[in-house]
This record gives sequence, C-alpha cells and structure tokens, in this order.
Amino acid sequence: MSKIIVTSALPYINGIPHLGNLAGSILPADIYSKYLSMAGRDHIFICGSDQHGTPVELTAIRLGIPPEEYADSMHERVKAALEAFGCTFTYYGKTHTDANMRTVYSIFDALRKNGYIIEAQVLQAYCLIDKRFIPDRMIEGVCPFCNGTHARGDQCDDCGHTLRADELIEPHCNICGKGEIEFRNTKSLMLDLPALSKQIMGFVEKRKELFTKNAINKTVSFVEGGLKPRSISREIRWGFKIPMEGYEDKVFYVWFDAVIGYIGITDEWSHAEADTYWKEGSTELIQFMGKDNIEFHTVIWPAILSGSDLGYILPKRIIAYEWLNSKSVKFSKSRGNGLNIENSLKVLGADYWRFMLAYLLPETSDSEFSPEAAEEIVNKIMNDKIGNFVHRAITIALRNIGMLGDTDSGQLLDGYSDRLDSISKSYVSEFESIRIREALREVVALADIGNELMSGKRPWELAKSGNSLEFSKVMLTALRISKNIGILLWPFANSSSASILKHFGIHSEPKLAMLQEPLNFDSSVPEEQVFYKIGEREISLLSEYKG
Ligand code: B3M
Ligand code: ZN
Repeated sequence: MSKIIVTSALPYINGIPHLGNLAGSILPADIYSKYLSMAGRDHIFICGSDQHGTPVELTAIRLGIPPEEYADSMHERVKAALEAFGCTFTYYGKTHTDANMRTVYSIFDALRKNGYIIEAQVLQAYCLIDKRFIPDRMIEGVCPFCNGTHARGDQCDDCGHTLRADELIEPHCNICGKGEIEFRNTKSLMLDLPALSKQIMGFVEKRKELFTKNAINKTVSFVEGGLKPRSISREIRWGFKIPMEGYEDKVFYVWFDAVIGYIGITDEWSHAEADTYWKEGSTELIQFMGKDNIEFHTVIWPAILSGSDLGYILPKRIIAYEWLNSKSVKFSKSRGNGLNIENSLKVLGADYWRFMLAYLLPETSDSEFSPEAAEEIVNKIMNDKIGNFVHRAITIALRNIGMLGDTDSGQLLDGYSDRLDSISKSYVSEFESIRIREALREVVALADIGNELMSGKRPWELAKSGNSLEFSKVMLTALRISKNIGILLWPFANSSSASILKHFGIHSEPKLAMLQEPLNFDSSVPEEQVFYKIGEREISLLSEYKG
C-alpha cells in the first residue's frame, strides 16, 4: 500500500490558537492520522508553527525582543498545548529552521532557473521616521470606501474591501505611529502563475474530485478569476532573506516558506525519510486546512511544486473545513482573551474537547459551539449513551463473573455479529472518505445498540433468576460492544478509550484488527466511570469567556 503524508495547516504563532482553529484543521488531521495508525497504514503526520510574517515582527517590536525569541517561545507554548490536547504528530516542527531555509532556497533556485520568478516594480509605503519600507499590513488609515478609521493597507475590516496602501486616506505607520509616509518605487519578486497556468489547470482538473466541495468551488472561482503573478517578497526583516542581488532588505513572503515548510519540517525530522515520503510518486499527500487557506494549497503550492520540478509529489486530497463559531463564548486569537487551546483545558479534559469538537466538526457548513451544546454532548451523548452503557456492562459482568462462562468462546446473541460488523464497516468507510464527524456518529450508533440491548434483555434480572445461558449470551454481546466502542473511540478520545480497553487486555494503541480478536475480558481490572457529566462548575467557567 502507498505511503501517506497527512498535514495540517501550520498555525500562526502570533497568538495561541483558539478552539475554532483547532477544530478547523489540526484536530481532524490528528484524528485521521490516529485512524491510519489503527488501520496499520504507513503514514507520517506533519505539522508545525508558522513563525514568520508581519504580525510576529510587529508584536516582537512592541515587546522589545528579537522576533526569533518571541516566535520560538510561542512555538514552545503552542506545541505543549497541542500535546496536552492529545495530538500526536510524527513531528511538530517550525518554519524558522535551517532545514526549512535550505528547502526554501533550493525550491526558489529551481523556480528561478526554470523561469518562473519574475521581477516587478511596486509602489510601497516608506516611513521617514523608521527609515524603512513598511509592509501594507503595517500601514493604517481611513478607508476610501466606507470612511472606517482602522483600515489596513491590504484590506478594510469594516467593509471588507481589499485595498492598496496608497489608497488609504491619512495613512500612518503602525511601527512608530506617525504619518510621515512616502510612497516609493521598489522591487518585488513574483511567482509567475500565468506561466504555470497549464500545470495548475491540469492539476486542478485531475484532482478536484478528491477535494472537499468548498475547496473545489474556491479553487475554480480563483482560477476563473484569472491567474496573476503573485508577490513572494515582503519589506519586513523577520523571515528568510531573499538570496538575490537588489533584495537585501527583503524577505520571502510568509506563505512561501510556510507551504514549503511541510517539506522543510519533514526534512528536519529526518533528512532521509523526507525524500522517501515526498519524492515517491505513489505517496498520497492529504492536507487538512480551514477554508481561508484553500487557494494557497490548491493553486499556489502546486504551482511552486510543479514549477520547481524537483520531483516532489503534489497534494492528492484537500480537506477544507468551514468555521466552528461561537456567539456565546469568545473564540478569538488576536485579542487573546477567548477560549483557546491552553485555557480550555482548565475547564474540561482533552478527551471531552476532542469529542465535542469532532462531534461539531464544520465539515460541510459552519457550526456553532455553545455551553448548551457542550452540556448536551457531554451529558447526553458521552456520559449517558457511551459512558453509562460501558460502565453498566462491565460492572454487571464483574459482579456475576461466575455466570459468564468462557468469555473467549462465547457466542453473541443472534444477529449482533452482523450488526457490529456493519457498524465497523461504516466507520472504516467514513474514515476512508475522510468524513470524521460521521465516523464518530458510528461510535454513538454502537452505544445505541448496546443501550437497546441492555434495556431489552435486562441482564441484571437474568442474573437474579439464574438463567446463566441467556445471561452469558447477553453479557458477552454487551462486552463485545464495549470493547468495540473502546477501539473505535480511540482516535477521538484516546485516554477514555484506554480506560475501556484495559478491561480487554489492551494496554497500547489499539488496531482495527483487534475488532476480530477474542474478547479477552480481564476480570481483575476494577471498573471506573469512563465519562463524567458537566455541571454548574464547568458551565460557569465557560461563561467566563463570554463574547
Ligand atoms: N499559518 C494560516 C493559519 O494559521 C497559515 C497556514 C499556513 S499553512 C502552510 O490559519
Ligand atoms: Zn514609522
């Protein structure tokens, strides 16, 4: 079977990613990667911090520390928070490394040699106080369209118009705060997308069936809008210097080294493995991202890869998510006071968040998080449906272990073997189509079967009446369902899954093949509750993050 590279969009580290950022890319990628491990597939899961860019430089200037120091300390924080969230990467790297710089330079050299890098003159703001060119995003002023007073030189957030910095009324520099701005001509480096349009079109035509709908639509409309040369240089200091005469005061645009970062990060993990995965034609590159990152991955990134012609594979599947919003609690990265991947773990454990966010995954449309939704999912689904069923099954089995007989040779009740197989099949097929929310629904469906079994057959009564033949069939079925829940739950909520699986002698990462193995019920392991309900405490903690 072919190798697989799973990537998630690299989070910017000019803030701690909020729960919407997590749900919209890293979490589903992590869940999918865990599924691939269960299925025994040869894959790597690559992610890392996107460290460059204007906002990081600006924050570092404000804090009075070197950008690298700020970017590295934020990287460590984000990495630790993602690990606390149960994310298990093959490698979580960062973009500001020697390995990535080497990769960026080699791809850039190849693009240049192949004629896909062109130069242009652009009008750029120059601050007479700071004595430097100022990137568009660092210029603020009044919007010529809506008169909003906080428009930036690339866009006005009030009316949404994209802008050129020289269109702003009363432009001022965001570094020194002064309005002593001049617009001067300077050189810019461009990736020649029009010259690559044949390759881009070919790629899009061939692959688009394997993109999510939103990714197809955005890509098609982006391409139909006409491909224009795309600037890959910026007038900031923080980034990789451009190795070309006349560009000494410029660095590569953050997106250029961020997409290449997927390769650079793999290379930092293992130089030898990087080529094995990225240059083997049959490797499937499966990329997860939020919907605002689509064109960078479906047009610009394939253009960089094919234009450089160094033998790297192109993306195979593009999985783009809509937004997970929240009106009642704040999900904001920039203001830093919203519910993010650090502070959310003080409210609830990682498994609870992972399950909830996966349950609400914005796969086909935006979805909404709220304390009420949290209560519903944790209390009614995780606790009442899944946790209570497993807890009951195991407690009843342990209390009446003498009546159970040989748990490994036991027959399931009629029809259940097929029903369980059919759930496992649907689960696998949802994962193979990368419909993660639907795969989780199959785990819930399994718990529904278990609950129906318990209330229909009332095994506690069978135990009392001494009907051990029937009791044993019912309970072996209930235990089999519990074990299967433990296995299928693993990508979503790994520690809760482990607490179920230890009753079945499984003490390491489960594999799908274990669904077919003997029950191996271990009656020496004491029962404990899998999930707890949330109540006043959690709801009031959540409401501290009110929007
Ligand atoms: N850092 C945007 C984001 O964090 C950007 C993704 C880069 S992927 C190469 O949403
Ligand atoms: Zn200035």
